[in-house]
Amino acid sequence: MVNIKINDQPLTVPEGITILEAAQKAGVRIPTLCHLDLHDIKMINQTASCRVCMVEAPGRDSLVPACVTKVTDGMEIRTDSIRAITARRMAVELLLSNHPNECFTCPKNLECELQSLAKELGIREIKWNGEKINYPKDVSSEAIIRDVNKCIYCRRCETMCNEVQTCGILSGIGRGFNAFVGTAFNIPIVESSCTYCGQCVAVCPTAALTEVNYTNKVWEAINDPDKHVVVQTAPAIRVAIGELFDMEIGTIVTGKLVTALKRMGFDAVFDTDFGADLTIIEEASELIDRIKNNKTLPMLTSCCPAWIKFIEHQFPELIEIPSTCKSPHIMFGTIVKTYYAEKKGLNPKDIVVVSVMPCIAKKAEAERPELTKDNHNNVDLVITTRELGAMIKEAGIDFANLPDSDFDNPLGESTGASVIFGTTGGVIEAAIRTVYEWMTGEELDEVEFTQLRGIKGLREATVDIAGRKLRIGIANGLGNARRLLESIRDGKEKYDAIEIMACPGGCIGGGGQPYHHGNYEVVKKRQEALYREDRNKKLRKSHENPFVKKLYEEYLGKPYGQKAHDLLHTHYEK
Ligand code: HC1
Ligand code: SF4
Repeated sequence: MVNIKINDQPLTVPEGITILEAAQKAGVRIPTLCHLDLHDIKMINQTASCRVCMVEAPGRDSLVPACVTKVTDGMEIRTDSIRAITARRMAVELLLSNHPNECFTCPKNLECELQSLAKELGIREIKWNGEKINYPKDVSSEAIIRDVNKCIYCRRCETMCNEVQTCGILSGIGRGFNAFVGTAFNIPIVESSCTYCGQCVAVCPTAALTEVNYTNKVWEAINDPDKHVVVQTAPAIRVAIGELFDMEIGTIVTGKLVTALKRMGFDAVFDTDFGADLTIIEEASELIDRIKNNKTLPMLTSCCPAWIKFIEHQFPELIEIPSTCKSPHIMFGTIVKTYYAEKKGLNPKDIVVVSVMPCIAKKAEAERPELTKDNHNNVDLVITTRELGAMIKEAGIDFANLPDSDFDNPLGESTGASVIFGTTGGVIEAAIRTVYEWMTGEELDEVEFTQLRGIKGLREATVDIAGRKLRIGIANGLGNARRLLESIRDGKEKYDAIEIMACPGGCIGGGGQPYHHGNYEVVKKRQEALYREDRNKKLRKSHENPFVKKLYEEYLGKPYGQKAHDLLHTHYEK
């Protein structure tokens, strides 16, 4: 331990920590911009490039960046001296001097960390009119827009992409004034091996990286009298969207969400959770088939479009392990454009399916040619939680005070198993609830498989089913997925089933969720909320969903049968 003083306050703190960490312990805020410490997922961006955290450390006789300077015994630090405050202001003023001056129209308006800092530091004029770079925006993909003119070179995206997600898409380009973080040789992102996981977007402090915005297209569809517009909401939305309306983190707002969507004018408000229950019927059948008939194991649960791209680009030799099931929202879209269209007497071409997802990669997934049917998309438009929040605000809806409503039927009913899809470990737990009962013929006494739960990036567990011990591997975050897949590829580990979610925490930590601004506790609270919602449900196993059963009786026939294969399964290519 060492003894230091911060703004005259004596403190005893562990040796080796930084001034920034010591100040946090003392309850003294030192503003930062490039710095980001998400230690739960081992994402530490410590580039010290923005110089916003400058403090006076007289023992050192200079201004030092608090984020990388370690405390030493006897150090007397001032964060509130005019010298420190002026240095911090100047760092932000310099950043603003060559930053596009377009806050009014910027997609990050009021969510930009640079903008908030300018406010916090009381900056009232941009003193210098610096030269500005002027590169075209990269609008090559359906998922992510890169506007490098807004890059402040904090390198958070680079750390996230390369060290946490291990994708290696982003790195520093150019020197000095012209430097920015971009794809190799600044190629359009669509030509790179980007998975569209969106985690770079989640940590970008400005609007250098944002999702492609489809809100206008959704408004146009809603206002087109010739279109029947169906909306579905992913499991993870209901425990996160309340944050955009200043509700307590982890509040479950399912009923308010449905009311808001109905007031916005959607013709039918359905639940992706129905699609998740349907996915489990097919996926559980597939796993049992693979186990009983000695087919390829492990089976990787379907769901996450970013891992599909990750496997295609990085582990093509393992392309046989993913389940052939489409992801739940795509299955759902398929059922809307077939079964539901027939029931309602609608031409599928007149139906617009909108998915509200915590995920940016789903935007690109919906456009994959193998997931379209008869030349039309199964899902037409994907918007993120943030985009839906913006639309609700545009519509003038007082979200926090809305009454609750129920989803429409027949595609709005769901079980607790589908709710937990939104967290790491949830998809495989939902599958195991069904596999267990189908393989043993016995009813589960306890539906919660706690050995599959947690937030750690890489986990494994064993589940005993009729004397057969199923080995299960779970990874969240693509770096952990890489470790899991390498151990399988190299024959070091053998699993029967694995679950991979590209985003740390699973979909609750998706790139389209409300920004957590470096507070990972937010993701943990969303996870707890999903488990609460599961416990609140009357039905907790996917095969008990009465509307899913009816769908098979009326339309699909046998689970994992021919029609189900034609409509609900797909294939991936090396
Ligand atoms: Fe997910 Fe899924 S759970 S992928 O995490 O399988 O995005 O929430 O909608 O499709 O159901 C995301 C969440 C979501 C799908 C489901
Ligand atoms: Fe990397 Fe994911 Fe961002 Fe693509 S979306 S650049 S893979 S972090």
